[in-house]
Amino acid sequence: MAIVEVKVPDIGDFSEVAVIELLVKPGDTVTAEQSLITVESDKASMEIPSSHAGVVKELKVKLGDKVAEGSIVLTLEVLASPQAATTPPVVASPQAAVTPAVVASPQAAATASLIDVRIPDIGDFKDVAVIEVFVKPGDTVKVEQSLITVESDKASMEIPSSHAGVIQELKVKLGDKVNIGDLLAVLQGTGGAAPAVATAPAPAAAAVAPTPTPAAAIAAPAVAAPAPAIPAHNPTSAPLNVPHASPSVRKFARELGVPLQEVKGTGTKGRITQEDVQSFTRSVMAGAVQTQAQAAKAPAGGGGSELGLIPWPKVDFTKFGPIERKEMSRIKKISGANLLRNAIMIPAVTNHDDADITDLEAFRVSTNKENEKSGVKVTMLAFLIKASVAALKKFPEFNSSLDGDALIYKNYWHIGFAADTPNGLVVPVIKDADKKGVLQISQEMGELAKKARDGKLTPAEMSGATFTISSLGGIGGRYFTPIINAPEVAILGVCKSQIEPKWDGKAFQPRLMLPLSLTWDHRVIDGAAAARFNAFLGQILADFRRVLL
Ligand code: CAO
Repeated sequence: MAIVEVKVPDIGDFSEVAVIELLVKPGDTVTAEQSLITVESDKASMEIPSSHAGVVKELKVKLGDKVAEGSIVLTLEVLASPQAATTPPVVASPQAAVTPAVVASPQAAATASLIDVRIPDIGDFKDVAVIEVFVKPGDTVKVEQSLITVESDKASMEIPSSHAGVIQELKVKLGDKVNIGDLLAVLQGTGGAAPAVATAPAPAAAAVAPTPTPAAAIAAPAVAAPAPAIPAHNPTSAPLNVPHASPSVRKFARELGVPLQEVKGTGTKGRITQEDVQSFTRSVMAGAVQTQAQAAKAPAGGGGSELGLIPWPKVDFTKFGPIERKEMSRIKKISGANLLRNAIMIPAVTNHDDADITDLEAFRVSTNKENEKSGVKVTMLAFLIKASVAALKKFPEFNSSLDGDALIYKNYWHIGFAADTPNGLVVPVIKDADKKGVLQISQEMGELAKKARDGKLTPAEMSGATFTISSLGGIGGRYFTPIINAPEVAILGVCKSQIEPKWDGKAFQPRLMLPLSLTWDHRVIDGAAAARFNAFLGQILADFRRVLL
């Protein structure tokens, strides 16, 4: 395989042009004539096609660089033999100094202000089709304002007006074939800008140039861009990295920051018009459409449109009363995005149950009394961590993760616990909880919870969990439905225990009952397994000696 340098070809009378778009990146496979970059001068924008087919090795230009004929655009590992692909690149040579033919119309002699605007020298192109008409009779146009776009099989270019004035008559329509010298429009000249007499040379003509875009880019096979997981919206065609649009539309889109490849073209052959860009902008502003960039960093809540939902309600709350706006904390933003993904992507079910912890609570209280001097306080959560490990060992799919169509069973038991901090929710992890006693777990939990509140947890201390417990026991509540912390497949929610009357066969007895809520991923676990898991957990909590079995 040979490496070739792809250079900027003859681009006409432009000494230096700025690189305004990079259409490929290293590793991309390109075909001969596929557009690599877009360059722009003050008069034209054009795409620079590849001279060879191959795989892009290195880009030698970046956005904003100035290039000229002969500048190296990139290096390419050619696919065909180098000799087979030495043909010069196909580029429409812009006619920088085109002089649009300006001939006074017959009426001009009488009125001296009617001007014929004709198709200028557009190079070697014959019978090019009119694919866009930008103006209509009555419109006021400036010198150099684009009037129509024409397209051959090699290039598309906008034909500018040679004069300022008001359009009296348009002499072409969509689909017409035109050639150099054809009458394009009749203008009523405004002020001194219009040539006064039929035979006068056009003073502005020398400055007027069509803006060519090599059609090689348009005709080149499209290279599919990587599709986002959830498309922000649905452009008509497959995502192309070369949108079909004229230079002025591209410029317009760039000024507005509109990603052209996401705009649906309604013009001829799916071409993107200025109206398409405007309507896309309106849709984004109204929240009806999200750009892919917006979707990628959608905050918790998102816009809704990426899921085909109706847009998130936009309410001017000040209409109803005074308000205060506060940015969410970094933790809340990050956890929000994770929670949204997990809530949407996991078919989650929650089973609620109660465990009788009367004896365990008595044991916990006496343990704390005995260990008063050690400074380590044992809470129910430490027992729950130990009991969960026993349940996870008995029901290993609760300690697994999905990997495509396979399940990864983990032979380690790292238990995360949700900790409430002033900045939001974090989940520190007790590693190897199976190897630790309840006292050691309590001590570690206390240290990790303090670090969490102080914002000092390291990423390592928050990773690797195989199962998570979210305890609201110290606060209150009866049951809730915790959201699974992907890629885990289950989470245990715990609420505040309370004394309840329980029938022992002869009489009601006051028992301390702990509400449990187990949320599980229905792709991995089924309802019967979840009910068994909760029942087993309840048995252990009722008689902790079972942990030893
Ligand atoms: N039932 C009754 N009382 C309970 C209990 C339960 N299930 N769990 C804890 N308690 C008691 C404790 O014994 C302690 O009592 P004393 O003050 O009398 O000793 C009190 O409640 C406070 O406990 P704690 O919250 O300090 O300790 P913990 O080990 O239970 O929890 C921690 C530690 C860090 C998990 C907790 O402070 C916390 O942040 N919980 C919130 C977690 C959360 O927000 N989850 C929701 C996630 S979904 O949004």
